[in-house]
Parts: sequence; C-alpha cells; structure tokens
Amino acid sequence: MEYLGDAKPLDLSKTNQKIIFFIGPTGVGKTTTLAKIAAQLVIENQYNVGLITSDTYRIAAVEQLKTYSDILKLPLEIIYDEKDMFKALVNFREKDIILVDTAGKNHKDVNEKDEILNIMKSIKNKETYLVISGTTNYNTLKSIIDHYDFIEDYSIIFTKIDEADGYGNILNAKFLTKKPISYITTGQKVPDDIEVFDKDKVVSWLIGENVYERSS
Ligand SMILES: Nc1nc2c(ncn2[C@@H]2O[C@H](COP(=O)(O)OP(=O)(O)OP(=O)(O)O)[C@@H](O)[C@H]2O)c(=O)[nH]1
Ligand SMILES: [Mg+2]
Repeated sequence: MEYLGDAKPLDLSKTNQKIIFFIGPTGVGKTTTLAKIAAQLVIENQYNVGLITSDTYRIAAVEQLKTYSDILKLPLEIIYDEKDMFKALVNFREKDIILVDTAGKNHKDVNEKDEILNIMKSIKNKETYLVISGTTNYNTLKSIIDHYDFIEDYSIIFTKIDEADGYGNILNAKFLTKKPISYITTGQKVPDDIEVFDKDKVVSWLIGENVYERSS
C-alpha cells in the first residue's frame, strides 16, 4: 500500500485553467478515457470544458472524439501543430478544463517525442496522464515507461483492468516511475467504466482476496 501511494485524480479546484494531456501507446484507451472524464465533468455541470485533439494521424480519430463532443455538447478544436494549439487555447481562454487527446504512437518511434514536446512545450499549467493498458506485459511496460521518460511530470491511468489477468504491473509501474496513479478503467462503457485509483482495492486484488468483477 505504501508503494502504491495515494491516487491523484483530476484536481477540480477552479483556481486556474487546467490543460490535461492524454498520452500513451496505440489503442490503450486514451480517447475513450478522455470521453469518460469529459462526460463526468459535464454531468457535474460545474465546469466549462473544451476538447482538443492533435490526433490527425489515424483515419477517423477526429470523428471519434467529434462524436463524443457532439453528444456532450462540448466544443472541439483540431490542431495540427503548435500554432494551432495556441489558437485553440485563445478560443478556450474561458474554459476551466481543457482535455487534449493525442495520437497513439508506437512507443519505439523516436519522432513521437518531438511531436508531443512541440505541442506541450510552453504550456505551463498542464497536467499529463500517461495511459497504459493493464494488459501490458512487464517488458513492454518497462519500455513504455522508458520511452515517456521525457515527460517530466505525469500521473498514470491504467486501462482495460477488466481484460487483465493480473494486477502486478500496477505495482511495477509505480515502482519504476514513482509517479502517482490517477484512475483505472474497467470497460468500454462511457462514462461509467472509470474509477479513481483505490490502493486498498488494488492491494486486495494483488494478494488474491478478490479480483476485478463487473458489477452489472
Ligand atoms: N475492455 C476495455 N476496453 C477499453 C477500455 N478503455 C478503452 N477500451 C477500448 O479500447 C479500444 C481503443 O480505445 P481508444 O480510446 O480508441 O484508444 P486510443 O488510445 O485513443 O487509441 P489510438 O488513438 O488509436 O492510439 C476501444 O475499443 C475502446 O472501447 C477499458 O477500460 N476496458
Ligand atoms: Mg485515440
């Protein structure tokens, strides 16, 4: 429990605007997780939320987030480069929370580093979630963590816990990164299948008292 540490969910104090980046390997659930968090913010109805996507890489990636933005009635800005990012931030200057989706890339692709850094640099009030699938094997986990070492400060979201056969990598990731874990996601349903990371629960899974079970 001590190793796992406390959760670091989104800080919802409205002291200043928050720009939240979702980064990570391909297909781990970045866009879906962003949509879950966006939907929960909309349900709470207290926050002025904007969405940005820099994923202009994969076919239909923009449409995927556009569909969520239409359903949630949240504005979406599509950005291709740093300049667009600034324009989007000017348009979103009144927003409390801006959620930024990025393209999933092969973590062995060295160019990805520059792409992400270009968009993120000079944004001061940013927070980053590194999204990792709970089904990742240990060696891949290590290589993902090494790759994203260039991000100074991030917290981790573990997705697809419902598909995982073990939970040791949650502890491994914490041990390797020393970064806080924010959320776990437990299925494809938006917005229900997301929980704030709960160290007690994960420890009980780890020592085999219990396993993740879908409640519905
Ligand atoms: N079982 C399960 N599936 C999930 C979870 N989160 C996301 N998915 C599914 O994973 C698939 C990929 O999700 P996306 O959100 O598109 O993943 P992504 O990281 O944005 O993918 P790229 O942008 O292509 O890198 C979809 O079928 C999602 O429904 C989860 O917690 N559990
Ligand atoms: Mg995506």
